[in-house]
Amino acid sequence: MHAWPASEVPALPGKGRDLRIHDTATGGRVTLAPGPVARIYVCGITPYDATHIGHAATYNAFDLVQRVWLDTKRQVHYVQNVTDVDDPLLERAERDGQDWADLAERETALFREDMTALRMLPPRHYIGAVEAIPGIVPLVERLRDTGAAYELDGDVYFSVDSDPHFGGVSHYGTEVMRTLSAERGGDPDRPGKKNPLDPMLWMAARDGEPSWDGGSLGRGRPGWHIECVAIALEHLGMGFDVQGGGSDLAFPHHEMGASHAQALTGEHPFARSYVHAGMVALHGEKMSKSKGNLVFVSALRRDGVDPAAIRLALLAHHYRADWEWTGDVLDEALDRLGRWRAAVSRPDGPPADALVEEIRGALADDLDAPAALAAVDRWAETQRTEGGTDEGAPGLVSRAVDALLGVAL
Ligand code: 5CA
Ligand code: ZN
Repeated sequence: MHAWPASEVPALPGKGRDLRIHDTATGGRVTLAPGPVARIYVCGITPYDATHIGHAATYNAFDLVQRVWLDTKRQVHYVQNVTDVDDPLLERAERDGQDWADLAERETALFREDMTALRMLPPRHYIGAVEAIPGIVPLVERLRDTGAAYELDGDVYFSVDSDPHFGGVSHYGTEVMRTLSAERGGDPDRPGKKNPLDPMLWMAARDGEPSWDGGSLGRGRPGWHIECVAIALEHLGMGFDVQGGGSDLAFPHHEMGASHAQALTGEHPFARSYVHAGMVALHGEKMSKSKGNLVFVSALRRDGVDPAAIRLALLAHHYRADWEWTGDVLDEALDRLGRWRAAVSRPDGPPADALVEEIRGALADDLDAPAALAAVDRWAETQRTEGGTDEGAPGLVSRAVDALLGVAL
């Protein structure tokens, strides 16, 4: 599918720093060392109830990763999927009496608009689950033929015990895995499975549900994890730099994806780092489609909220923190946007070279966006109270805030 238009990323003087970031698999900070072309896969939406602030916060984190890499003069090869067929999407379409494909198309279009408005860099490959099916089928066949997958009443399951590294992404114990599997799309209680945690790779066609030709697998549709594996392997290959998503994807989704890919290729790791963003809450509970406690980016935009303020509201929270969306968060962001715009609209100001280095340093340190905002706040305050004579400074600050934080002043 097509992605969305890219906003231009201004080049800055000097060079950015290498990113140190928290890697879930090793449980600590690692310095990412991509080649000249950095490779990143960020799990995309399941297209209904999009784009809520939780989604936007997660995509903001991975947009920052790319902006840091671009600032180090690397190219970025970014891939994202759209889970445009899966149980929750079909259930929502059924509940609302809509065609599932129309729902997916409409919500994906809305997501593209929101991402464009928020100045999120687009993926080079934006791939739907449905269009990935021809690539998924041979992978499932191969897993079955090598004994890493098995059939159960026509469905095909992946055997987690076939991957010696299974558990190496999330490090959860078996009981936690079992609970999370039941909560997040798995079926640990289904009788006949070799291991209760085994996830489905291919679901045989069910009455009244869409299905596709699966070659020797028979008609059906793909499981969730193999979707991202097929897309990532095709467009990035093994050992890409970062797989990203919200913290609720560490298990089972990223754990299972890693195991699928490792069993398929005999290589380890699937991704060199697994990076997870915290969860955004509303009214004390995680913003989620199932609870319906959602604030939509498009609704805020319709109310006339400047997307740059939405972006600043996201940036005011560290990406790994769980945080709560409130009216105050938005008010503070609007206030900050006003102060920054006033500061850069003057013809001159205090020198800003050190500020650029501060923003770079903050982001390189596990994407500390709040520290970057505080640094810009200080420059804007000096501008307000003392001013300055550097004629290049306001322009440099605008370009740095745009290039590194995705905020257009
Ligand atoms: N299609 C799959 C990934 S392959 C999926 O999880 N889709 S999603 O629409 O449910 O979520 C899209 C992304 O938003 C995921 O990375 C998820 O972790 C993240 N996300 C969902 N809810 C929140 C939230 N409340 N706060 C932060 N991130 C969230
Ligand atoms: Zn995914």
